[in-house]
Amino acid sequence: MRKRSDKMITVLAGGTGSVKIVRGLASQRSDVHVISNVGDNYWLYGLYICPDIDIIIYGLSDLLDQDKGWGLKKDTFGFLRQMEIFGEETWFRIGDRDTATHLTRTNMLKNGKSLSDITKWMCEKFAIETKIIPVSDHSIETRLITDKGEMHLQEYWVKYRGKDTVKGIEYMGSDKARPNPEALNSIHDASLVVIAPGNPLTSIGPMIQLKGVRKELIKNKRKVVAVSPIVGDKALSGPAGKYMEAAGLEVSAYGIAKLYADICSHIVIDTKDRMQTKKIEALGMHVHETSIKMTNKKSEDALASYLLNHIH
Ligand code: FO1
Repeated sequence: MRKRSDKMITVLAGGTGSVKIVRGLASQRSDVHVISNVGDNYWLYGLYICPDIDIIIYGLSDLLDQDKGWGLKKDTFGFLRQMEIFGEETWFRIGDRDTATHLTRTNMLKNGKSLSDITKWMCEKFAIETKIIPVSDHSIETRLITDKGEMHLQEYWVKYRGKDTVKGIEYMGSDKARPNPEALNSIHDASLVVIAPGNPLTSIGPMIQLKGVRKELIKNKRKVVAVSPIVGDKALSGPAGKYMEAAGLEVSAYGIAKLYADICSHIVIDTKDRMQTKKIEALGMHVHETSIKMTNKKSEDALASYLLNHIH
């Protein structure tokens, strides 16, 4: 029989809020599987853009623009400038080299390849050992219902700069989308399943909304750990707090625990939130307190080691 430590580590991840823990785990283990959100994927100029998959690929190959949290470092924007001259909207800033990723992916899709196969091929091209598995090869689109109407997540957050009031969130297509069998196997076979500290509603939400994924997580709940993306009443990055409020959730580690209580049995919260531990334990979860802010490689590795050594 294989020892628990011989089995792989699986991470459910979005993009900007998740890449740091994925990088920390991958720097210590060669057998990390990342199940990636696809709800952020966006069609632009006929190109299929998969921000969460690309952020993880670029992050693991040390090519990610760390300041922005997306795109390739030192990329240029000549293509976008030309689109502007042609009178196109250019609010979504895809760089020149980044565009090669989107163009190649789109051509491969048009030639009948699945998003999973394309992602596998991309990982090989970027020499990444970590396996990245799109949660589904079918379309799931995260749409925000705002006081200005309903729109794609990228339009809400990037085009309109997240200004409008959010009334609700929808995962269009999630009722028909089939989970990727490889994603389900990666949950089943792992020794530890980590829910990354990504946005719970837009990065993790579209994945755990899929019936098959939720069912597999519930079955394997004893080995599933979530890392809180909230410290105090603020998100570590991005609009998670705003979306949680819109969904009627308390913006706190407790709010995160409540949201994930049926799919995981462990949660890692920041030591600053230790006064919430008892309340979270009452939900039936094991609470682990440590520093969850990842500001450099040392803190990414430290949190990854904590997960690998403390969650049993
Ligand atoms: N985020 C922005 O805030 N502005 C952009 O212009 C932008 C462009 C972009 C291009 C490619 C890509 O893969 C991601 C990009 N993002 C941009 C990030 C993206 O909107 C989100 O942060 C992710 O979807 C969340 O994980």
